[in-house]
Amino acid sequence: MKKSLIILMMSLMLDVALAGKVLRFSRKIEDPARVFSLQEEDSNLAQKRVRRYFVVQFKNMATEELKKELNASGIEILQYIPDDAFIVFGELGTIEELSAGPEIEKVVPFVPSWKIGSGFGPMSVFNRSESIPIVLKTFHTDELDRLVESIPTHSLEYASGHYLVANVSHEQVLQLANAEGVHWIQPYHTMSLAVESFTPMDQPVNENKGLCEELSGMESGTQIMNFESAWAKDLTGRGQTVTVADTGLDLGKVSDLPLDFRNVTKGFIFGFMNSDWGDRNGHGTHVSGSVAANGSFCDGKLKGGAFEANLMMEGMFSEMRQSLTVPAKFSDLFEPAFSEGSRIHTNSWGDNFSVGIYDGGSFQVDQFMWEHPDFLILFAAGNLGLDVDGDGRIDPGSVTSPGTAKNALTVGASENLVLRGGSQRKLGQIKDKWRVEPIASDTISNNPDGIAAFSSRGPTNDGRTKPDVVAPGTNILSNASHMPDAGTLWGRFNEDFNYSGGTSMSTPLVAGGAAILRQYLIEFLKIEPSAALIKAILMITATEMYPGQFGEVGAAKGQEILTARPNGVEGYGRANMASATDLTDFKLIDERLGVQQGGELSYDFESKSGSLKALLLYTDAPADPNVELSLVNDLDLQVRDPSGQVHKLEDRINNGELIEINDRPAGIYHIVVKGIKIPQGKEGFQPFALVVSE
Ligand SMILES: [Ca+2]
Ligand SMILES: [Ca+2]
Ligand SMILES: [Ca+2]
Repeated sequence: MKKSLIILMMSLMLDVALAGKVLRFSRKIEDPARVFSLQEEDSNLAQKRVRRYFVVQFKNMATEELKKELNASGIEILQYIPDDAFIVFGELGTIEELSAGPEIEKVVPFVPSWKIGSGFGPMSVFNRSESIPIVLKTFHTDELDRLVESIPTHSLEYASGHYLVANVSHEQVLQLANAEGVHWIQPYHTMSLAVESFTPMDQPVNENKGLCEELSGMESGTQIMNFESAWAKDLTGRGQTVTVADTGLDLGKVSDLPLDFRNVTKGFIFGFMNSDWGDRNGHGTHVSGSVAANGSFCDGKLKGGAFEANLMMEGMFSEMRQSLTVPAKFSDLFEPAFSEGSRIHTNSWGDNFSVGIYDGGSFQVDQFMWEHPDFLILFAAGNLGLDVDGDGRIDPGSVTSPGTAKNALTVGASENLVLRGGSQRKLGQIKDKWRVEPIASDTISNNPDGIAAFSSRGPTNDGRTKPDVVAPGTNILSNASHMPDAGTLWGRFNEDFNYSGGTSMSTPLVAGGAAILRQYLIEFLKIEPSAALIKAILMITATEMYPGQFGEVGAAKGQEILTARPNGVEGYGRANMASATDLTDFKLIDERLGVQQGGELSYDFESKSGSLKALLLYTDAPADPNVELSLVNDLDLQVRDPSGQVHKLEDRINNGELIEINDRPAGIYHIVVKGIKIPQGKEGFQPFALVVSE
């Protein structure tokens, strides 16, 4: 600890004690000065010229002018921290001068403990030398380069840009957190496929020789989402490119793919030590079929939602490791897809050890979408739905990262209607934590108004609504990989198709829906849409599923969905492609510049019926993974109805606000979007999408 810094700290601690304002880091530091006083001392005045990291908290949210002044004095503003604070990088001397300013609440060093993710358990004498894999991000690339030099080669797994993965001891985690420039560190986990694994015990029907004529037409899941209505308008995904990051696709060579996948344009190899993107697991082929298989195999009876879209596969299954090897730096996945013109990226996997929390993975997804606002990234919500407390209702709080990201379109699973094939067992026979009625005697694909028991429920730990939408994800029949020994998931139908289930299966159906919607907006409505607009339309046009498959029997008796949408079970409801591609009476605002802090934009909408639905949705700036609230920029929606009554939510948690109004007078509704706080805007502005209908 430098002496000058200690003096600064001591004078500041007085302020901390008196101030009512808090820094909302997840890890509370009772006394930052005490943490720092444990370190070496140095009274060298030259230290004032050394640049260091601090957290600067303002009395009120900093204005753009004030932020520009700080920039001009050499202080780099890096990351918003609630409330009204930023991690900054600047010379100690300049920071000292700044701290005396009237706008400043307090200035404290960026404490190492604030960089350490909640996924690390407590350190003890028993585990301090135990080796664990970690992923770490620095603020600047030169800081990563220096860290790489300090880590033994055999411990280092990956290093690129701002990210590294290494195997270190618990003690070394603390040392790394002490290194200048480290933004966050968290445990590095192997990602899991979001497929339910309970069914291989079920007996397949037809001895794996199923015939297409035997099918009801519901098996692909597209019918429940009303894809036929969009297809009838010649909306097939044509001209759109969807990228699937998964276990690979069929034989893994564009020229060798079956007719069903002749729209595949390219594959990328991400499987550790793999030499192709062939699918030895079966999952990636099934998922790809739901996005865009063209139906060649079964006379069009089984095809993807966007069966004329182009498809690219990013194969991430490592044969050597027998697991997914997702790049630690997610932009390695997103950037190649973006460069090839793909604007929809779908992911049926997640971190089963990072549940409900906004972690580094969520941060990376949000950051890429913030920097590429037309690039829609979908994530499966996860399959961790259990009734642990035994009240006959699946418990809340089980959405996996990166599905916890604010900007991702996070997809949960509803039930398909398939009464034969795949898994038909009673749920109580499958899992211990599904043994209380009405779940126990239910089956997984008998009621399309039901939510799949396994589908991960929201909200996130910081109270945000997730998933965003649901789609059929049980007993979905889709393409099989023709690789020798490829897995058969929930059972084989015939050599070309397997049954499967999971939020893994729901997500690609919505990705196909996004491709069709994108085509509709571009070709019919002449809008080049942002990802936020596509997501908002899919959400507001979704079918409300309240109260779910068990009816309105009351919370005490195990009702499935307790409140109208949006909620943590169905999100905004089941994606509906008929209503998503019928927007002629809607008002669609894709506001690319956006609002400023303290500013507002307003719109008028005429409602003949005296009812109105308005959804404000925006791609928010990435949040620090170690804070309590992950909302950064806060916009509010207000509607004044013709009688003068004002409807508002003043939501301080979500980056989406839905206002639904019924039984009010017909006439002009005045809609206002307000910039409440915009700490991390684009030149001070927050872009947004606004979708309004009767
Ligand atoms: Ca429960
Ligand atoms: Ca059911
Ligand atoms: Ca708000």
